[in-house]
Amino acid sequence: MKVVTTLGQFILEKQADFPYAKGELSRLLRDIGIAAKIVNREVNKAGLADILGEAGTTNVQGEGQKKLDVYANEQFISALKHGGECCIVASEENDDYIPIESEVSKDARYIVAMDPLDGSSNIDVNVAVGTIFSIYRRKSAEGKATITDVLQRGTEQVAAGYVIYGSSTMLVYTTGKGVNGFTLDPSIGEFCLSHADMKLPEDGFIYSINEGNYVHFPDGVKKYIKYCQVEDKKTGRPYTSRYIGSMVADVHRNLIKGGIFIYPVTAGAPNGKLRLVYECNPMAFIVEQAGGRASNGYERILDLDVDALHQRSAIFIGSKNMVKKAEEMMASFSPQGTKKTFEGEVVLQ
Ligand code: P6P
Repeated sequence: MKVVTTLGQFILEKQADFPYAKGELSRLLRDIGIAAKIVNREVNKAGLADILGEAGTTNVQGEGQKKLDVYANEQFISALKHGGECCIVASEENDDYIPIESEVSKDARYIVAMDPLDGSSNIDVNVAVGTIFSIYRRKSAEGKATITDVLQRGTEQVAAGYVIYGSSTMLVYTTGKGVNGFTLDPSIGEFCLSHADMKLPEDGFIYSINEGNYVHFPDGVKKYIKYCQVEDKKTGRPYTSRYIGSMVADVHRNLIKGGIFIYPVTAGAPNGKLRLVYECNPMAFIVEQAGGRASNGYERILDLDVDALHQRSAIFIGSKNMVKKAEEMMASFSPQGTKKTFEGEVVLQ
């Protein structure tokens, strides 16, 4: 009979992988797992409950907040508040970070940065959405944790993960010792180990980018797209194009099948659209741990300086050799420091 390993059991078995006090990670991931189950319940019946559509508010990005965005944000913040391990929550949905100052959290050492419901524009059309989270330990020794504890480089993450609410609901995470995936079994309400030691193929045959922005892409991206589309049996080209429009879903597909996801700078997003702290860094940590690669086209995502909570970045992430090829095109056709103009590309000195 197949033995079922739940998320809780797995974390305890792997406790030695997490070099900090016993049980801290277990409780953090337990709290995240609980909130994920609650959000999953609402996402799964979104079509039925009066929870679809606009909440009538906007987030710091100026984006209309969907009711489920707000609901998910509240659930994760509440779970982390009551779990006692988290001293700050930073969320895409909140302008500033949220200090957790409850009695149960007085000795809390962890910062959680999250996108509570990524891809929310897809909620109303029943396409997979996700939660992305990144976990740091506070650097400050005493007193209240501050924004400095939040704005740490991606290399400082102690754990990262995502939940994908799709045809099944999965939680995928890493603590720096590989990547493991757990599928929610609704019949027992537990995340069960289903994808042990996930490895991303070094070569892939799927490219994922919103080609609607083609005219405004850097020339290096345009060249890479054309490279993907050329007929060349030896290298398995033309590749297949797949774009879901939910970063979690596009990255998850590539994690399993191989492939590259690119969100470059565009005219509408001169610094990229995706956020470094709670989208690019956690996904980069996970993908690197699974043998992949993640950069902004020039530099490793995890090495980028973090200057602001909602800072954006271009991202090229996925199969190592595909990302390397795209970086070669960027170096040749859009050398670093190139500013995109409507007439062409001007390389700044
Ligand atoms: P576009 C969803 O809104 C999101 O933040 C990511 O999940 C997704 O990859 C990206 O934006 C899609 O952006 O401009 O292609 O619609």
